[in-house]
Parts: sequence; structure tokens; C-alpha cells
Amino acid sequence: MGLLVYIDGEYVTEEDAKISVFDHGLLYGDGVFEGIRIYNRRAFMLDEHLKRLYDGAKVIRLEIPLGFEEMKERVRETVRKNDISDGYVRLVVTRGKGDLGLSPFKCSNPSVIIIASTIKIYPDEVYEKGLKVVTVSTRRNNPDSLSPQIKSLNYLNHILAHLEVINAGADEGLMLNNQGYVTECVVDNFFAVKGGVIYTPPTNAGALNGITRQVVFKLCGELGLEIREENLSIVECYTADECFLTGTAAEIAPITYIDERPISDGTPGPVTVRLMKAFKDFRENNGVPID
Ligand code: PXG
Repeated sequence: MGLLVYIDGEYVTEEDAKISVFDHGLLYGDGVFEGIRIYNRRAFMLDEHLKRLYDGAKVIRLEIPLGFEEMKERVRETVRKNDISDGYVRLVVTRGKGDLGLSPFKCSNPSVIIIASTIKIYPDEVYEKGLKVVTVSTRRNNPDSLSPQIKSLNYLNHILAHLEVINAGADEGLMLNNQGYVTECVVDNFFAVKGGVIYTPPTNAGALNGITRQVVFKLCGELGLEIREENLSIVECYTADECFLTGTAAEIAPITYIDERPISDGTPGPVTVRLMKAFKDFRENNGVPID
């Protein structure tokens, strides 16, 4: 059986899950989204994901037609209806149907779409061997133009970067800002470890404040690991003791090569492995129950 997709208060089959060609989400990338993991029939970091969604919507003056608690319930219900125990929820809020002009105020009904499905995760060997990352020439959106904190429906900046990653035959890309500092990976946050201290670019350098990134800060606190937000040059990354990335899909994954340079000896480092283990324990025991 195919998926049952939630659209604006109804559950429809995959084939019937359609929106208007006049939706400004399609015409202008006008809307926000989230990707949420389900582990052990629990929605991981659900409140945090929804908070980011509602914050992004507020910034673009999009009034989500469901309240926070109701949205939470609809996410759980969609997961239940699709009988997902371990999977992935894509939550999309579009500006809704308007005319061919730019004005969001011509769109009276934002659409809420919830898709609960499974996720293709990296094979286990990626976590043992680590990822090969390349620096891409596409710069991260300047925060003055479009804040990286808005998880908007316009991902062209990342798609251009991802094309470069494919072209290079790499696993992920590092995106710099206009000053040449590292911001984040294409769809993941970036971390470097040096002298036992963990560094990650500050969000105002151009990094999304990732939910998994927030979990890493929490785990570092619990494990007594020092973590600092600092600007990082690409040279500092090449010469770090360890590097890793974090994201809803990737979780915590070691980076063992950047631009063909091995990080230390080109194998995952001890701090990364420790955090990966702590993350696994954390995700198994946290989250909002689906039932
Ligand atoms: N940076 C960017 C630009 C992202 O899009 C992250 C960092 C990691 O954030 P979280 O909150 O996931 O720890 C993201 C996350 C997708 C998809 O289907 C994208 C993300 C997450 C899940 C799915 O493209 N981006």
C-alpha cells in the first residue's frame, strides 16, 4: 500500500497528494519545511523542529493554520496512519494558492503537507570509514540576503552546491561564506576537533542552527567536552585532529578527508566516536511517543 499523505486536514493517497500550480511554494519557493526522524515509534526532537518551523514562518509572515499542539498531533497521527516505527517525516508549509504576482497577501490559505515515510540512511561503512568532503565554490547564502535560520522551500543554494559534490565524486560539500570562513556542509552542520576542544562555526557566520547540532551541544555538556562557536578557516579544518558533521538524516558522521587531505590519519577520531555513541543512546531514549 502507498503512503497516506496529510494535506490541509485530509489524508489522501500518494497519487492524490497534489497542490495547485498557483501555490506560491511552487512559483516562488515561498514556504518553510522540516525533516524529522522517527526512532522506536517516537518523534525525535519534535518540539524543537516545530519551534524552528513556526519561527521561520513568523519571519516570512506566514500564518500556519494549525496551532503548535495541533500540528504536533497531526504529525503523530500521520506517522500512526502509515505505521512507521523508524522513519522520516517531511513537514511542508506553503504560502498557498495565489495569483501570478509576488504578493503573499493574495494567498489566503497556506497549505500544510505532512509526509511520513522511511529514510535512506548512509550504509554502516560510512560511519566506520568516514566521509569524503570537498569545498564547493558556491558560497552559502549571505545572511543579509536570506537568513540561513529560515528552512525555506528555496534550496537552490544547496542544490548548486550538491551538484558540485556529485561532480567531484565526494560524499558531502563544505560551504564557505563571503569572508571565506566555513559555514556548514550542504545539508549538515560542520564540526572540527583540535586539542580536545570541539569547534563549530557560529550561526551568524551562515550556519543553520541544526537540531542535531543542538543535541551535540547538550551531549558535550553531559560528557564534559568543551565546545566553542568560532569562525573556522578551511586551513584550520585541514589541520584539525578530527572533523564530523551532523544532521537529521546523517546523525553524527565522521569526516575523514577534506579536499583530498586526510584528517589526521584518515580514520574517525576518538571524540567523534564517543559523540556518535552518546547520540545513539540519546536518540534511543528520547522523543515524543507516537501512540
Ligand atoms: N544545514 C542545512 C542547510 C540543512 O538543511 C542541516 C544543516 C542539519 O540540521 P538538522 O536540524 O537536520 O540537524 C540541514 C538539515 C532534506 C533534508 O531532505 C535536509 C535537512 C534535513 C533533513 C532532510 O533535504 N537539512
